[in-house]
Formats: sequence, structure tokens, C-alpha cells
Amino acid sequence: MPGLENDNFLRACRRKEADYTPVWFMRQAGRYLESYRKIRAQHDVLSICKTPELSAKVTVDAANELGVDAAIIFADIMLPLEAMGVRLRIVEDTGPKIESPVRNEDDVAKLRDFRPEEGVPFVIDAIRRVKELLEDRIPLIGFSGAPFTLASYLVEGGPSRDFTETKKLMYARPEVWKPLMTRLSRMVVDYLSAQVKAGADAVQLFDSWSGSLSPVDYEEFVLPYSGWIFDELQGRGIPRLHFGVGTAGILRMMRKAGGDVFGVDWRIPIDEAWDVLGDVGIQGNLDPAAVLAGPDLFDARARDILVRVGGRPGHIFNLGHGVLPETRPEQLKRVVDLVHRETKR
Ligand code: 1CP
Repeated sequence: MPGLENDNFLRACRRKEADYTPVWFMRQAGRYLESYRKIRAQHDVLSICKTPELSAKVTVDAANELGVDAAIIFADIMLPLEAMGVRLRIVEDTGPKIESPVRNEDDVAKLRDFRPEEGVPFVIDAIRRVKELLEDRIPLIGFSGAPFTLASYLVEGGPSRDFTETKKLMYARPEVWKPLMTRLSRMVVDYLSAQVKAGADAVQLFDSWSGSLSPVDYEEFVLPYSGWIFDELQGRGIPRLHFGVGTAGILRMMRKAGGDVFGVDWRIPIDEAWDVLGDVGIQGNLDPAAVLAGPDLFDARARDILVRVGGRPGHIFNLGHGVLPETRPEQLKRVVDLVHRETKR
């Protein structure tokens, strides 16, 4: 990337040699940080997201405090759904709550077309501000929820453990599932394109809950949509990151859907995941709970990942899922330092 002081993250995304293994953390801005809690005491999450000065500040403060190699825009995967006319709230300690879940053709037809500049102007504005504040020190990651993960919130009405309603609809109501996934896919492409236009240096598709699917179901009901999104975003000069939780069994299918870098959780050794994925970049794998343990334990787990990777280009250090609220920031800084120190080339 021309002009970036530290482009190790982007180089790793392209499987080029980096000065050291780059690090960032999913949900690196959050309540575990004192600076975030101060702002959060005055504003709810969605208000922070909708106030570009605040979301830009939260984004940059977190990256600076941790000394990571990439920032990720502070937003939530629900924002574009609200812009499509879905009424929702974020419930403290639980997550999104949809006022009227999407269950039939009418519900899908009622969704409004999504235009990023009108629907989520604050995200676009926040990205521009973050780019200014970062002064080309590190790259900025934009993101969107993936169609399946977004559909799961819309259909269930909130977080779920087994996604029964979503799967029932997916299996039995193609006349609802197909248009829903199609509408969401178009939104994701427009949303991520607008983020790139505003200055995002890479984009991550969060398909957090796709690991709840069998490989055949993923292939039949999800792959066509996520695949279309990655095709549309190809050739734009920005790395495309593809993430999900519990995806050990569907990695091959996710790879088929597309992406330049794959995020894996801790349920599969990183070298095994990389063998399955082939010639792509990889990130993640450290159990966020390991960071809560004593430094001896998490140093050992972090080193285990580095040993398994063995210095291959294309590795980005990250957790297997988001930072847990009870995490102490010093522990994460210790991980950043350890990885930087031990992988310096
Ligand atoms: O009060 C709070 O601060 C609530 C916690 C919180 C935060 C910090 C929510 C509610 N959203 C956010 C911001 C957010 N959401 C970010 C920016 C933080 C950063 O990375 O620095 C990001 C990347 C998201 C993305 C997101 N939201 C995902 C995908 C990532 C993942 O963790 O898998 C998902 C699934 C959501 C939905 C959501 N919003 C909030 C919560 C608690 C949840 C998860 C609910 C669930 O478990 O189903």
C-alpha cells in the first residue's frame, strides 16, 4: 500500500514477507478498555456508531493503546439492517434484538433498498475521519456481517444457540430464503464497496455463525451468496478477509466461497486449518479465554501458534473470536509484544 508507515498487515494479507507477524484483535475496541468505558458511560453502542467523531475516536484509541498493526472501524453488523428498515435495539450483555423477526415473503419484500450514503452516512464519515486520524500509520479494516449471519439475527429475532428458526426457513421456504439472502448479499457488496471508496484498506466478512451449518447445507444455502460477494469484491486491490466461528468442518466450502485471508477459531490447530485452506492467508486461532489465564499459559499458546505456522508468509496473529469483556488490556499488549518480538525478521 503506497504511503503506509506500517503495511505489515496488508503484506501478510497478500502472503508477502513482512518485517514481523502483524497482530490485530477482533473487537479490539470494547468495554475491556478504560477509554471505551468512559465514552460508553455516556452513550449506548448504537449512538457511538452513529456519531462519527466518537466511533473514529474509539477505533483509533484502541489501535494506539494496543500497538496493533491494523485498526478496525467501530461499527456493528446490525447498522445496515436498520438502514433497510429493520427496527432493532442492542440489549446490554446479550446483543441485538429485532422488533419483528423476518419470517415470510412479505417481511422480505418490506425491506428497503440499501444506499450506503443515505442509510449509514455515519459509517462512511467515520472511516474518512479514522483515515485522517491514523495519518497512514497503520491500515484500516472495514467490515460487514455476512448474509447467513445477518439472516440468522433477522429470522431468530436475536442471538441464538442452535439457529432452529433460521434452518427451518432455509430448508423449507426457498421462496423466503432466496430473496432474503439475495437482498442481503447486494447490501453487503454495496456497503463494503462504499467503505473501500471512503478509504478502508481491507474488508472482513463476519460470517460468525456459519459454523453452525453442515458442509452440504453451507454449500447449498450459503456458498452461492457469500461466493457472489467475494467475486464482486475481487480485483479492487483490497484484501478480502473471511471469518467464522466453529468452521473446522466447512473450511473447504468457505474457501470455495472466496477470500484472501481466512479467520479460524481455536477448535482446529492452525497448521491443519492452513493445510485444508491451501494458498491463502490465515488469521486467528488463539482462544480469547486463554488471554484471561496467567501469562505462562497464554505465552505458551501464542508460541504454539507461531511454531505451527513456522514463519510462513500470510500469517496474521489474532484471536479466534472477539476479545472477552473481562480481558485485561495489558495481557493483549503482552501478546502483541511477544508476537512482534519473536517473529522479527
Ligand atoms: O455495550 C457494548 O459495548 C456491547 C458490545 C458491542 C460492541 C462493542 C456490540 C453489541 N457491538 C459492538 C461493536 C462491534 N460489533 C464491533 C466493533 C468492535 C471492534 O472490533 O473493535 C464489531 C466488529 C462488531 C461486529 C459484530 N456485532 C458481530 C461479528 C463479530 C463477532 O463477534 O462474531 C456480531 C455477531 C455482532 C452482533 C452483536 N452486537 C453486539 C453484540 C454483543 C453482538 C453479538 C451477539 C451474539 O453473541 O449473538
